[in-house]
Amino acid sequence: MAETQRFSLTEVLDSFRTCLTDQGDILLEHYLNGWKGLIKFMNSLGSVFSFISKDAVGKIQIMENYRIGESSQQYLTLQSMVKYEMENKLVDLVQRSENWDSGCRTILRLHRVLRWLQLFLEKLQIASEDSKTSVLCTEAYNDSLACHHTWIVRKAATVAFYALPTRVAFFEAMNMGTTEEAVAKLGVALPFLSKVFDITEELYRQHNLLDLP
Ligand code: 1PW
Repeated sequence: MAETQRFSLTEVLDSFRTCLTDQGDILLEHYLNGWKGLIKFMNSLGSVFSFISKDAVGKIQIMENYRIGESSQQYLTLQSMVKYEMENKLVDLVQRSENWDSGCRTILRLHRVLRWLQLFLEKLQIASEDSKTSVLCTEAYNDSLACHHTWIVRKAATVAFYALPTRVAFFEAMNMGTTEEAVAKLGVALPFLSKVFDITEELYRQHNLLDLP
C-alpha cells in the first residue's frame, strides 16, 4: 500500500487500545501516539483545521518533553504522572502560575477533546447516509468541549467544522474502507476509546483535578 495511504483512523484507535494495560494503567507513549495520528489527520483536512491542531501540537510537545526529561520514569503512565506531580506539588491547582504547564493540566485539555471525539465518532457510526458530518461534529462539540472554550475559539471551531466533507468522503479520508467496514471498525474500537476516557476521568475525579486552571 502506498505510503500516503498509511494513515488511518484504525491505527489511531489502535493506539488508544494499546495504551491500556491489563491493570488499567494508561501508557503515555501510546496515548500520545494516538494523538499524533489525530493531528496528522486534522492537518489532512486542510488549513482551516490547522489552527485547531496547533494548540494540540503544543500540548503534545509539552508531554514529550516530560517523557524525555530527567523525570522520564515518572511519565510512563498517566497514573504514575499524577502521583508524581501531586506528591511533588508540581500542579497549579487554583491559578496558573509557575507550574502552568504541568502534565496533569496538559493531559486534562487533551482528555476533554477525546470526549468530543468519542461523541462525534459515535454519532458518525449510527448516522444515516445523508447526514452532515459538520452538524454531527458541531453537536458533539456543543455537548462536550464547547463549555471549556472561550467565545472566540468556539466561533472558530464551528466555522472549521463547516469545511468537513460528507460522511462517505470522511470515512474515505480516514482510510476506513466502505461505510459498512467503517461502521464495523468503529464498533470494535470505540469501546477502548471510552475506556481510556472513563479511566482518566475517574483518576482525575479522585484527585480533584477535573477543573485545573
Ligand atoms: C475531526 C476530528 C478532529 C479531532 C481532534 C480535534 C482537536 C480539537 C482541539 C481544539 C483546540 C481549539 C483551539 C485551542 C483551544 C485552547 O484554548 C484549549 N485547548 C484545547 C485542546 O481544548 C484550551 O487550552 P488552554 O488555553 O487552557 O491551554
